Formats: sequence, structure tokens, C-alpha cells
Amino acid sequence: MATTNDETVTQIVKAFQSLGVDEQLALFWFIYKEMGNSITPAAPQASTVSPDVAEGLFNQIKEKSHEEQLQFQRDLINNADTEYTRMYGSMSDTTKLLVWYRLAQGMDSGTIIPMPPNYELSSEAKKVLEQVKGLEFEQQITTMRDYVSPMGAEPKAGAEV
Ligand code: 45D
Repeated sequence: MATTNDETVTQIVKAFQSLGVDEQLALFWFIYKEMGNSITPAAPQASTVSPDVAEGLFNQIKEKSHEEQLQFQRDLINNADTEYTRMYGSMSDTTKLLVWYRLAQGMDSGTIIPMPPNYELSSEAKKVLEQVKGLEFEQQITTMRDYVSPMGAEPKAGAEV
């Protein structure tokens, strides 16, 4: 697991992870909304990203009910062990980031369960959002990568993708 030496980033990731699961999901959504437009230009093929692998998992989640989609996302954060979280666990950090990015896009396009209207972040989560907003773009990406990296479950032996 590649983590950074950047103290600011490390501290923000810790604060993010210390929130309740649903608060993490909600905060992640608000971060996506903040970063949204800047993410596409950053997309040009990093060597460690496997778009087909991310898409394969996303397409399976997309077919599920809204409740199951939400459960999958909670399972990732809780490190619950399921077929899908193991698939996620086998991915590189950047591919994991791409899975989340695809989920957020799916929320935008209506294929993934949307945020409840008028959702209010807790003051703790708002503080983390402000800290993330204060980072340089590169640091934001590092923060997101370190955040999504430990999620999911250990892949079964021989299942690496
Ligand atoms: O009912 O090098 C609640 C790539 C409450 C390319 C809820 C990249 C109850 C290669 C739980 C809130 C693009 C990968 C409901 C780089 C309730 C590369 C639901 C960069 C319904 C660098 C909440 C990628 C839900 C980056 C469903 C920077 C919340 C990607 C879901 C960043 C939240 C991605 C989601 C980000 C948030 C994704 C899906 C910030 C996703 C955020």
C-alpha cells in the first residue's frame, strides 16, 4: 500500500477515516463535487490504472438495486468481505480511485443511488472538506488515493488483476 510522507495529507486521511461510514460517503461525494471538473484533465492514462478492470466491477454494481449499491459502498469502507469487495481489494490504488470516480459519475447520470436531497454534512465532516479544499490539486489526488487504498477485502490467492 503506497502511502505518502506528507503530514498534512496523512492527517486529513485519518480525520476522514474517523468519521462514521455514511458521513464518509457523504463527504466523499462533496469532495467529488469540488474536484469534479479538474479530474478529467488528470485522467490521461497513468501506467498503474486498469480502466477495463474498474469498468468491469462498476458494471456489475450498476445492475444492482439502489440499496445493494449503497451496501457495496458501505462494505468497501467497512472492509467487509464479499465477492465484490475482494475484487476491489485486488486492484491498484489508482484503479480503486477510478472505481469510485465511476460510481460518482453514475450518481450524476442516475445509474447509482443518489445523495438524499438537502443532505447536511456534520461539522466534523465539513472541517475535513475545508481542509481538502485547501490542498493543491496533486495533494488532493494523493489524499483520495490514500483514502481509497485500504478499503475492500483481501483478494483470494491467485485472484490478482
Ligand atoms: O440514503 O492517474 C448516504 C483517474 C446517506 C485516472 C447516502 C485519476 C444515506 C488515472 C450514506 C450519504 C481518473 C483514476 C444515501 C488519476 C443515504 C489517474 C449515499 C484520478 C443514499 C489520478 C451516499 C481520480 C453515497 C480521482 C452513495 C482524483 C455516496 C478520483 C457516494 C476521485 C459517494 C474520485 C461517492 C472521487 C463518492 C470520488 C461515490 C473523489 C466518490 C468520490
